[in-house]
Amino acid sequence: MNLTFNRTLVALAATLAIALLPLGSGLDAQGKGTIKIATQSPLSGGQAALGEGIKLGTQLAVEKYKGPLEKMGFKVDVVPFDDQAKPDVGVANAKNINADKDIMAVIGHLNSGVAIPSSDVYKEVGLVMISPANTNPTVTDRNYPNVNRVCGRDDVQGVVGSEFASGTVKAKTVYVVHDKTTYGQGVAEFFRDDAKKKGMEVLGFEGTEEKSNFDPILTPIRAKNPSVLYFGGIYDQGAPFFKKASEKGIKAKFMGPDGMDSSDLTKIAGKAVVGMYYTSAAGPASALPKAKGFVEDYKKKFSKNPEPYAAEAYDATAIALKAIEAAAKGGKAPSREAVAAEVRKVKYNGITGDIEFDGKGDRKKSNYFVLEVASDNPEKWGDNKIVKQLTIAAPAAKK
Ligand code: ABU
Repeated sequence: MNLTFNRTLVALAATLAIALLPLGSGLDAQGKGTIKIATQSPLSGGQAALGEGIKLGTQLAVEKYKGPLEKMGFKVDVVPFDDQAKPDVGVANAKNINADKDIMAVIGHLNSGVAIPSSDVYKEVGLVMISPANTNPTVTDRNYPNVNRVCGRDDVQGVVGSEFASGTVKAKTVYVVHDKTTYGQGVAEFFRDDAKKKGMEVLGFEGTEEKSNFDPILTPIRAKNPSVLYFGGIYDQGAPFFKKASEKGIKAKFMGPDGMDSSDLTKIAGKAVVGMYYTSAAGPASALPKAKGFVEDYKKKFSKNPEPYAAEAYDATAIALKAIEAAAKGGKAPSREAVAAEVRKVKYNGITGDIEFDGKGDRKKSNYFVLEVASDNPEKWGDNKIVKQLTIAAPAAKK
């Protein structure tokens, strides 16, 4: 046989070997195959600032912690999905995620109303989801073996808010508006119910999907003159709401939950929100002593400050990678069910603190904060003042 014929044979054999690899196995000719971590969060639209932070926090963690899996022979990739903060888009993406058998974990979502139906889809194939940001109780109260979160819950966050309104603001009356979503309405109800228990008078409770013309809501609120005006929702709606409330001369102390926790709140509302209070079921990087390196790396790589939940996404991803490593022990290809089971066993000391999951997938102990907006400069969002910091155990499962 001459040299040209030999080369042709070798090339043909290599092509055949690749073609014969099982479809969807993720195997390639270089090693054991590819392990993918998917993110789902809004990457477009009004909530993209937080959604982008979740994606970038995940990317940074994969770069930092993929080494052990690479040593085992796996390539590790991140595949970001844009759920647009819409449940139907999240579900459609979830079906595509399920179909890509290389995806071994999902880090997401931002919105509980998207996470809940999307995780129904992941559950069909045992694919683990670790949420950095979803605080609605239903996310974990369904007791799915594949669903976990590294942040706190709204049944605690709402109470932290009302305690602050009562104990520190000394509010006698509150008016509560929400965005009609699973998250916004849910946290508003927890705030309202506890406010009543604490003896504050609830002057109004209403939902709106309006994003700019708040006059019909704000005119009666001004007449009622509440001590606290609470908005349960996300900053893309909360910021114009509070801006208009301030312009209308409403004197109430503004308050909201962690959906307000984005530098875009001040980008949109400016001075109107300086001095307002918001609760968080995660934590500002400035309050996390172990997050210093993360903040530096993030700024260096992405030329901006990490948004809230980027640190939680970073820890969630580190846990996912540890679980995948454990499921791949001995160099075998991990199964999705094995990864989900391993996530529940991980004990991890992350940049947001110690993380361990209970039987429902809640973080056993979570951080809760009350913060005060310090400046109208979005660049200084990280300087917001922590006025209260608590560590609270996840509520026990309801029998
Ligand atoms: N917890 C803030 C993000 C909104 C949500 O949970 O739906």
